[in-house]
Amino acid sequence: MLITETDEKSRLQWWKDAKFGLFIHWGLYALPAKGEWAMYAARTPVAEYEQLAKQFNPVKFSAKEWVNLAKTAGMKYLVITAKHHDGFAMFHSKVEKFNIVDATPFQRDPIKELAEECQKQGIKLCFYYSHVIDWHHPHSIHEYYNNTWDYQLEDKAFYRYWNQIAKPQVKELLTRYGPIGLMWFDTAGGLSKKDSREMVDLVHNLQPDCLVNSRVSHWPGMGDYQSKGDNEIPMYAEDTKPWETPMTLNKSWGYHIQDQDWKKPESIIYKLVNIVSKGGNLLLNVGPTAEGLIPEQSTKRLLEIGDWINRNSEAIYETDPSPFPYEFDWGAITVKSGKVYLHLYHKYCPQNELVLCGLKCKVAKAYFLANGIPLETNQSYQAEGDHHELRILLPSELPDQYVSVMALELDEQLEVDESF
Ligand code: H79
Repeated sequence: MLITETDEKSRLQWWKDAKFGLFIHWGLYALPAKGEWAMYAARTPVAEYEQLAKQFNPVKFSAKEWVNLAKTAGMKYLVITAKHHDGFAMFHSKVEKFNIVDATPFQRDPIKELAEECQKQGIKLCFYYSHVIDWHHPHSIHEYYNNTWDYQLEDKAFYRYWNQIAKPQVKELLTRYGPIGLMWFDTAGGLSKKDSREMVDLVHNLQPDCLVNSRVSHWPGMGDYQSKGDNEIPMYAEDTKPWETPMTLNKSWGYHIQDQDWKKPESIIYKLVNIVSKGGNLLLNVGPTAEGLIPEQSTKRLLEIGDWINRNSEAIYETDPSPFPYEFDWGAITVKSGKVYLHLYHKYCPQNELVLCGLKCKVAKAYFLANGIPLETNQSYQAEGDHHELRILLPSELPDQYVSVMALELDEQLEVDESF
């Protein structure tokens, strides 16, 4: 399939505008409740791990509630683990009986239910699919369980898996559940360039608009956008490929009963703002329980973030990154058609006055985005040193709890002195 540069841009546009998505790590591993690597960590034999399916009955699962939570949190897309490294399909697969409909008492297809709800509520449905690691199939079990990563993907066993499971399941996912926003592949170590390319082409041939993340391959340059490392936020805005940070709310992806190391809501809001100001997306994870519930600690945080986004949405969605090529200690900047948004981190911002250097264009109006309260500003220019300075008087009361956004309406085309 030939994709032109214009197609490329518009294919990505919804996703670049979206900024914020929900990652869901859900599978049989919710039962041992020690994260999604539980099978590997305990070196559980396949036959024994299969037994978990008989106990998996997440009757409290509600696609409506999950999608509604994503929506309320201000998320625009949802990426769910259709299959993680344990090889268990969370959808009704015809090519592998080790799936939620055929192997559990639950017998429902949560992916189908989510697809319907996402359609209804206007959220883009996307899939995580572990295309290389699959502990349920022999090509990788031997090597992983022996603690060596240099497994032989040229093996016949790998191609049996690749041709009979991986590709057919990706095809199932892209032909049975309506339009899919993106395919999120992971851990492609050892996969050849040719096989990576084959997977990308398979996705694009089935659904030309479906995006593919860069982890489809360890070869650079593959996929439509770049997945950063887990929880990684780059130091500077990048003008290469569009990018996304996958992030956990505690230290685990899959449900982990002992992990209570939760990030503070304000820290997640800072991270979101920081990422968006550098042109990236945040894919924030929850790990539902074996009953089908999103942990309360996660829900609480998502609702709090959603509340903040709701008050400041104009400064997040469809914005462009900061025009300044460096970070500020008081917060971060986003911009959009004639407006500059200053996201003030209360914890780090100055007491009385904010000084922004290097903004060359005239500010017509400044106000708090959340309540419209006007702000007093003073712009000056010193020819000596070509020095532009904007001073904003900060009132003692800020409209939000952790991050307050100030909107600057510009009189002129946005122009900054990058060298400052
Ligand atoms: O799906 C999540 C992880 O399961 C997956 N990527 C995110 C999005 C991932 N696959 N591999 N890795 C992450 C890196 C593997 C790290 C490991 Fe380990 C170090 C595997 C074995 C040692 C983590 C720590 C798991 C067991 C101990």
